[in-house]
This record gives sequence, C-alpha cells and structure tokens, in this order.
Amino acid sequence: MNIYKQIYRQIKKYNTIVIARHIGADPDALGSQFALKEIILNLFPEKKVYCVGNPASRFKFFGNSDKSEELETKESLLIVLDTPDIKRIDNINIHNFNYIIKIDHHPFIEKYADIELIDEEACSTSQLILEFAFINKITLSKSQGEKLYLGIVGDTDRFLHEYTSIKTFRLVTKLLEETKINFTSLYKNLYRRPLAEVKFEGFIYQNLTLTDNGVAYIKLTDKIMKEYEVDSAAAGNMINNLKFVDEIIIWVFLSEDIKNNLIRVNIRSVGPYVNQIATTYGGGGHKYASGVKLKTWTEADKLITSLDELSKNFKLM
Ligand SMILES: [Mn+2]
Repeated sequence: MNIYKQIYRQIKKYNTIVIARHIGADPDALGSQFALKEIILNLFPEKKVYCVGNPASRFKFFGNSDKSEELETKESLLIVLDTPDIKRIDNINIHNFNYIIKIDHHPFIEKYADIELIDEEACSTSQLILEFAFINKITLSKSQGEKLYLGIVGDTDRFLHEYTSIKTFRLVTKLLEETKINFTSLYKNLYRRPLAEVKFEGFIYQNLTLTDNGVAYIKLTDKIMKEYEVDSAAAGNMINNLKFVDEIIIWVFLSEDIKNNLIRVNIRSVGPYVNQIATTYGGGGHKYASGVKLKTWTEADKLITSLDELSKNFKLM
C-alpha cells in the first residue's frame, strides 16, 4: 500500500496522537506540525491531538505547544515531523510510545519509527504533509493551507533553494487554488523583525572574516549580542542572506549562548556539502545548510579550519 495511505490508516486507528518536531523550531517544523494537528482534528473531531516541543516565541502565528507530561503513553500514536534522528526530537521520549511514524525530508541518519516516510527530494516536511493531504483526498482549510504555505516558504527561502522543484510548485498551486489563501499577506509572520536585528545584521556584514579559500565567518559573543539587544538565535535567522556573494563559498555564523553554555554554529555552502563535517562535530543538517553546537571557541576554530580545508579542495576540483 502507498505509504501516505498507510499513515492515514494508522492515524485513523489511534484515539490519542502526539505530534513532535525538532529542537530549534522553524516555520517548516511548526507549519507541518500544527497543520497536521488541524487536519486530523478536522477529520476526526473526537480524537485528542497534541503538539509538543519548546515554544518558539518568534513564530507564535503557528500555535501554542501542549505540555508533554502525561502524554507519553503506550496507547498513543507518536508522529515525529522534520527530524532525522532521536537526539534532535524536541521534548518527548519516544521510548514511551509503542508506535511511531516519522515524516521527514532530511538526509537519513537513523531509523527510529515503525513507518518512515523520508523524501530527501522534498523541499520541506510541509510539502510532504501537503502531499499526504492530497493523496488521501483531504480538503484543506484556510488555516491549514496558510501553515503549510509558510512552512514551504520558510524552508525554501521563498522558493530560492535547490530543493524547490516542479512538484513543489504543482502542490503549492493546488494548495492556493483549493484554499484561496491570501498568501502575500502572510509573509509578515516570517519576515517582520525589530530594527535592532537589522542593525545587528549590519554589524555582521561589517565584521565578517573571509579566508583565502572563500570561507566567511563571524564570532558573535554574548557581549556583542547584548549590545545589539538580540539573542543567540538571531544570527541563524539572517544567515541565508549571504547566499549570493561573489567571494563566499562557505559561510559560518558562530554565536555564543551563555545561558546554555554553548556556541551555536550555522553553516551554509554554495559549493561543497557541509553536512558531513557538521556531523563529525556532533551536529547535522542538509548538504548546503547545517548546524552544530559546540562547547568551546577552540573547537570552533577547528571547525572553521575543517571547513576551510573543504572549501580549498573544492576550489581545486
Ligand atoms: Mn524542514
């Protein structure tokens, strides 16, 4: 049987369903999560459906997460979205569930679910939920359409990244035709930001270090972020804006997170695949977009050196 239909059949079977996502929630994780919750409740109003994960104040638009305590039972179905490995699942212990479904578009890392729908060609998990809805002939509401649209827009950066495909446009067209959402009015939910953040972005551009091998990086200390009144997640939100710069092949934002005693590293590339190095340093992600959390600046320097080597070899090819 078609995997999308198998998933539908499992959803039908369970009275209680918990939907989880990855840590560091982004529009795709949230959009797919809250849209799926609404889709299930629309079809089966008697079911209990919960979304778990730490709140993302920046993206309140998508909805509020439920408390995960007492939700972990053998009788419930767990659906994990947008998360390739167990360690990145946000705030739920998967071992307390008997049956798990994974729906994801990241490169495969490990099997942890009974049904694993992985499509690395898909631009986003929201696209997969959209496909799930269409294959199962589910009519989408405006609210569901808006969430899935923003999930797709978020992960593709407005249809800019290579994972954007004809299929993406086909599905999105169908979404727009069927739900008639006012999509241009939605962008503010993703792109509005305080002036302090724009000024901080200016600081980053002014202070980037560029190596001979085309690696641009910046170390953002807690002190500098306090000065600009932004948090350690702010840099991650603006990293994609350096995609089209002549001199840059790989770029890296490193931001100190005093509260959690770590350094958040965001890596992007327009040349070599960076996810392997990210994995070596305990992180992961996509070929051209990865992330790592490090403990020390010494490790950070090593990572930059590794990426510089990678870029050097790429240039020689
Ligand atoms: Mn995603």
